[in-house]
Amino acid sequence: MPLEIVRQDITKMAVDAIVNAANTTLLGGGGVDGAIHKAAGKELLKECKTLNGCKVGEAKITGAYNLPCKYVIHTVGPVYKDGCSNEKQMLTECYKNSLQIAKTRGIETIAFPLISSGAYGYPKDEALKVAVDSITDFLLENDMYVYIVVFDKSSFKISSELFSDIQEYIDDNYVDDDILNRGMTGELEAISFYALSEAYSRRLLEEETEKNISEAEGEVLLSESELSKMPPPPLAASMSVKFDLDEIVGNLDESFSEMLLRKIDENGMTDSECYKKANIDRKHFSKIRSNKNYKPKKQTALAFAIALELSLDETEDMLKKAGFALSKSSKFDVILEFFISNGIYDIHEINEALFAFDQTLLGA
Ligand code: AR6
Repeated sequence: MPLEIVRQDITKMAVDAIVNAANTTLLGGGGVDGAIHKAAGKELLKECKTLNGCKVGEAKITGAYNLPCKYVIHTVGPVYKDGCSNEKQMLTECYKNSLQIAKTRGIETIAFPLISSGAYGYPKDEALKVAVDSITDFLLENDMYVYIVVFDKSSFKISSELFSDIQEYIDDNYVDDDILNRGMTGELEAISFYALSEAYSRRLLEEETEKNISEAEGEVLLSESELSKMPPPPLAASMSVKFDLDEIVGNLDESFSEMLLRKIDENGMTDSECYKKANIDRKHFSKIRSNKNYKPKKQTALAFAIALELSLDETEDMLKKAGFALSKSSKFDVILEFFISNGIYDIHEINEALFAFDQTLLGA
């Protein structure tokens, strides 16, 4: 997944580079800056002293010393005043410049804290939006794995309006497993009965077929010799089964990847427009493209349904091709249903909401 939100202490991230929300002196401080310097050891401060500080919105790179990553990119976010003092542009610059340095150093994986959202007072939901937008812009043109690291649950907030809309939708639509188990007994019995009766009809059909085979062979054999009294050879029966299976397998419905490629064409999208919008990386997409029978994870299949802006019915259809369905007893599914039925197809917005509700994110 090219962009992922994770809950973690950034100093523990074993990526190529972590980003530090520093101040203009680059000589350390509190918050994430303090944690990074503490974990990296004194050598980091020594190197920082040689850098002559850093301006707001700019970024500088150092080694990582005792940290598990390879580099630290230090950037200085704006202090939030009133939202009308160029804060957004400066914060965007922090992400852009840090990613640019990462790119020139050949960095493939990078982790950002929510810059400016602590001591510098940027409202957390807006800081997250700036982070997601700037990183997404960069990922449209570049390949990199980017993590937004959120330290603790309380430091993460999606807009309270969206949160309560989703909560309401969950309350109205989510069916707890217990309720499902209690209420479904009758239905389950009906399903098992149906399954049994289906199996029974299939058995009858098989017996009928076997009979027809022996009768058909019998006709030939009867006219030839007394061998007619012998039972049909088992090989013949298994060959006929194989023949049926071949026919069935040969007539399988359109597969997941075939449907995906068809929908991309029908939507007039390019492959890269689609996989980027789905938050899926290029390598993963080419695996899907080259394997007609590729079996994706549910979150991958749904990510493509979102990228293609499929309706709820079409989404169900696409999921079915991968062997999945949307269920009222899965919060993840109900949240997805909320977004699709409201025509909201921004994968990062959906992922932020999934994150807020402690669910798996969409993508690879
Ligand atoms: N891992 C990930 N995120 C963290 C961690 C951590 N270990 N610790 C804090 N955060 P802040 P700023 C989150 O205050 O607002 C320093 O003194 C935290 O919850 O570290 O850009 C500098 O020297 C918050 O969401 O940075 C500057 O003077 C986010 O990191 C000033 O603070 C940023 O909070 C910079 O302020």
